[in-house]
Amino acid sequence: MKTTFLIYLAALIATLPIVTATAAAENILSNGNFDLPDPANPQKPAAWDAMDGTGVQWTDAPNVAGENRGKAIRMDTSLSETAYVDSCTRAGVMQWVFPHPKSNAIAETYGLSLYSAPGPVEPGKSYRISFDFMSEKGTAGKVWFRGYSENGEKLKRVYEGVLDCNSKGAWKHFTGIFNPTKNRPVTKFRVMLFTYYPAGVSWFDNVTVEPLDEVPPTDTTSTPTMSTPSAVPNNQTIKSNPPN
Ligand SMILES: [Ca+2]
Repeated sequence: MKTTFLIYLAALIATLPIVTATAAAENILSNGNFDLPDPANPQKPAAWDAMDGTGVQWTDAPNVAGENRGKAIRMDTSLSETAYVDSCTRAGVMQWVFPHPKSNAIAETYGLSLYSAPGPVEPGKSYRISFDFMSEKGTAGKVWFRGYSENGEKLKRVYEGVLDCNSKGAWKHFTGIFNPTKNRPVTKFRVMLFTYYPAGVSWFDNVTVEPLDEVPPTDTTSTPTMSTPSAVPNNQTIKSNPPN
């Protein structure tokens, strides 16, 4: 009886599904820690857009709690619209130059942004976005995961998910999962870092994008439509979008 039970038990175990450990997800976002310079333009980080250098800066991360983070992205939304447009014009970063800038802080209108270079999106995969954010005085930020379809060499934005972030005086880690190909023909992504209100200095570091085989039933924190973000204070409109 005992032997029969053991044989039965062994047979039962043999039929159980083999549970394999999920391989560690691979980060597909280049230079999300901002530590590598662009070989073609050492004034900016590799695999990220050029920046004006005053409102949006690539510089040494602040030394908080004794850690060494290397370089990070610093954004100062206390800069006036006019100062920011002047700075972008001097740096030749023309996609952020807008008409009729005013003297008020850019925190109150456009905010400040920085795009990653495009990366690949595969059908049916989910994407986990992670990043570190620190605001010195409580300035809020957002990180967009934007999806594009390709028409020749042109990218058309057809999807976006967004993560809100905030902190005051300390680095905080944020994570979200998005399903860009669920309803749309997305083949490329770009990450957009953004800070706005209230006016002040914020930092981004350690941005990663990891494809996941397991697709959660829905996006965890995304707005898969093209609607305006709802968290803009005082009915202000975020006018942060360049052509793509
Ligand atoms: Ca870094």
